[in-house]
Amino acid sequence: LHRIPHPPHRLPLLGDVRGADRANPIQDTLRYARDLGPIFRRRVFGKEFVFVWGAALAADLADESRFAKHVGLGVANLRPLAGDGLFTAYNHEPNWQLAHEVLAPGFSREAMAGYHPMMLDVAGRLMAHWDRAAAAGETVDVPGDMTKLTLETIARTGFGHDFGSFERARPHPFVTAMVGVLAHAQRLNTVPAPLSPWLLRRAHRRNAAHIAYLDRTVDDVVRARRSGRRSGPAGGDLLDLMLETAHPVTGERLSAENVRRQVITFLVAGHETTSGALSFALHYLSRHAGAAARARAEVDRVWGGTAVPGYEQVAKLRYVRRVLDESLRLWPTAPAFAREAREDTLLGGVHPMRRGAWAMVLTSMLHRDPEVWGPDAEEFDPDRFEAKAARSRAPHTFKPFGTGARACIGRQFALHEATLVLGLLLRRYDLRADPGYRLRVTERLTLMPEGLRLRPERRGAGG
Ligand code: MNH
Repeated sequence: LHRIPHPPHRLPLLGDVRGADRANPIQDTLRYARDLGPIFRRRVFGKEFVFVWGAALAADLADESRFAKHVGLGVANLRPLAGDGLFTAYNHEPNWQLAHEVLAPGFSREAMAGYHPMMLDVAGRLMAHWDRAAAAGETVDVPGDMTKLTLETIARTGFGHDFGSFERARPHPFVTAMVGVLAHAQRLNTVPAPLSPWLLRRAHRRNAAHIAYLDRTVDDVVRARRSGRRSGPAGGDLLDLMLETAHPVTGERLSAENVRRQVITFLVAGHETTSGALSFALHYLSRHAGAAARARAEVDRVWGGTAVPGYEQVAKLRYVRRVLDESLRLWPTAPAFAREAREDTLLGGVHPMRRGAWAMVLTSMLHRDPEVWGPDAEEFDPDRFEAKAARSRAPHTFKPFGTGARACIGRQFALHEATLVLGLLLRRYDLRADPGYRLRVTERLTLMPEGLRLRPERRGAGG
């Protein structure tokens, strides 16, 4: 450890917390990254954390034969909510493999094509809302509306449930409770663990109430399906898979308690990060007229006169997809993930790691490494993801969805949904930015642009 640099001015007991921005731990850590180099450590209340962002070291950590996902920090703090659900399960927990295999068909091409009409329907509700704002010359709350959209999309496609988000003026209580739990999980890292029951007593109580509310909501959804009162799409949805599928070889099924954990996992993991990704992309599109024009020209060309784009027509929006990738490069909405050594090993051939030792990969910094992305790494430029440029880059340098066996299961789902929605919005509106707005990013384990408002204007033709 001694050869890994750390910030100067270490305080006794407290560690490297002087001047720390506790509300924004990722951005706080990023402030040190450039000075300290591709691997560094911070000590927080006596515990030492290792951060990695250099391309070569990050690529080494992606070696699945020597490293695996580590359930630590923020992810571990979500265990009271999500238990051994897919995202928070320890590698050794049998329910991970079982649920992974049971749910994989829910993310096949056929399944995605089945979700497409429902995604369109939810996007239609968003546009009805934006049409009213456009007619009145008003601005819209971009992250708020993207959260409504992505929550309705995962709830309807996955679970046949309708939260009625667009019929509400304020966020659904599910969202309030979820954001509360995410923020709490993040905050737990900023106080010494043994003191947290006292320091955060009221916060713990509020968190327990949030979790109880989320559990109740999910139990209602599951009960409605079991009693046949609500049904999913014809081809079946995630909930059908969870309730009805037996493992192809062992015949084993998910327990009722595990189904509850999985439903919560998907409702949370399935919308918060996609909402952020869409919001950042809309921010950049509103600020980069050239990129917006190219994206819109592509939509007009590829979708042409078709009023309603079909499933196959979404992946054809190659430039829109690059806009999305570039937004996820600059602001990967899941900004870090942790990797642990399977056996004693040398990280990058230099840093000894014992079995079980772990490090955080700072995706948000890896994605801005000038050695990978060039001297203009801080600039928004979707052409970086043009096929030829992308092929010439080192492997494992773009990791918004994590890596290996525990990488994001919802990647295609998120990309389809976000590309579809960006296409629909570009086709229908010009997006006017407030020239005074400066991008600020809030953190609640995930990243989200704060206070982003845009004024949609209906375009003359089409849409
Ligand atoms: Mn998603 C895992 C990012 C959308 C469901 N997701 C991960 C990981 C990252 C990630 C990073 C790995 C975390 C880790 O290594 O600890 N996910 C994203 C991003 C988006 C996203 C940036 C959108 C953009 N995720 C989605 C959607 C769903 C989903 C949509 C569901 C429909 N993600 C998951 C689940 C896991 C996961 C479930 C855990 C997978 C596993 O461990 O087996």
